Amino acid sequence: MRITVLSGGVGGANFLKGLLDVVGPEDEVTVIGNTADDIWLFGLRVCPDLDTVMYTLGGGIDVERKWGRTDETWNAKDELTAYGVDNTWFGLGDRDLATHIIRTQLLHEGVALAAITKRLCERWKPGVRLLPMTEDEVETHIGIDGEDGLEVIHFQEYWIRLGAKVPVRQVDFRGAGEAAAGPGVVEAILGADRVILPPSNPIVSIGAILSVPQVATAVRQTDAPVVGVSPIIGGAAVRGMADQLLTGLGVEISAGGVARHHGARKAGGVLDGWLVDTADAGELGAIDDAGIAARAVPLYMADAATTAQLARDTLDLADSLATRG
Ligand code: FO1
Repeated sequence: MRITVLSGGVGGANFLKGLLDVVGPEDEVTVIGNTADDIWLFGLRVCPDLDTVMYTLGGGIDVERKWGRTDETWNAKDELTAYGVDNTWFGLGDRDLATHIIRTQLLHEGVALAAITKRLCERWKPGVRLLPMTEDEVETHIGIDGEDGLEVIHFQEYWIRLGAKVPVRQVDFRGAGEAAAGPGVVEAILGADRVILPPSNPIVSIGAILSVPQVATAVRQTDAPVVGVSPIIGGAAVRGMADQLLTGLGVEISAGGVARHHGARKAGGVLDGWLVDTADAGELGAIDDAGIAARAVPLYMADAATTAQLARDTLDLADSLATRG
């Protein structure tokens, strides 16, 4: 079974751990990683969502922070602060820096990000094929209320320095319109037996990946069933910080609201199926009415067992929607 997963950071990476627990040796999992979180810092290219998937599945992630490396130290960051540079709000750990240094060096040598990611994964062995959504630079930029009108800042500044606490007036994926799908991405979607949208942020993770035109087209065209998992449980975003992003874009903060935001594939959207938490079972009818097959199962990924069960439930729903194989 070829399973392709469009993944952002923390939520997607945790889901993937459960998926790898339930798939068999004959299954292959390909992850289309979001690269619109990426940022140039001190001349280094940082790819947070690719690294979060790679570290989480490879055993290098810091489990408390849910990003960056475990057993991390911050000497370089402290030295940069001592020099009075301003963007030390972004936590670059000493171990994590090695990843960005190698990535940047290879980018300068003309190596494609997909090949660089493959090279980095040779160390971490995540157990999935991790493909950047594009080779082109796409960056999520957030419009907030500045002193004199709209101020546009990089997603990471909004997410980290502002703690996602200020209202969002607009989100744009700068460069997405001109971006081409990365190597292997369209084939991984069209050739999949199952396509999964895990509980990543629907706007800045899933939305960013779908902002690459060829990716969205491939998801709409694939013969595989496309099944998503609600990132909203009981009317609240699980990670909490997604709320401002959703309200800012007029997306109702509910399991059904996010499903309708993605839309039914039969109505020009991207979803065939959608999992909601048992707390949101009351929304099943409305989601079905929107043309999306919905089921209510426990969504909270509390531990390995519940996450594996969620992965099973996701594949079961996909199986029920498969027109072939
Ligand atoms: N998230 C934070 O909240 N604070 C940080 O200082 C921070 C640094 C960081 C460094 C490398 C990396 O790969 C991720 C990092 N993140 C940090 C997470 C990052 O903001 C991700 O983009 C989000 O988790 C959303 O995917």
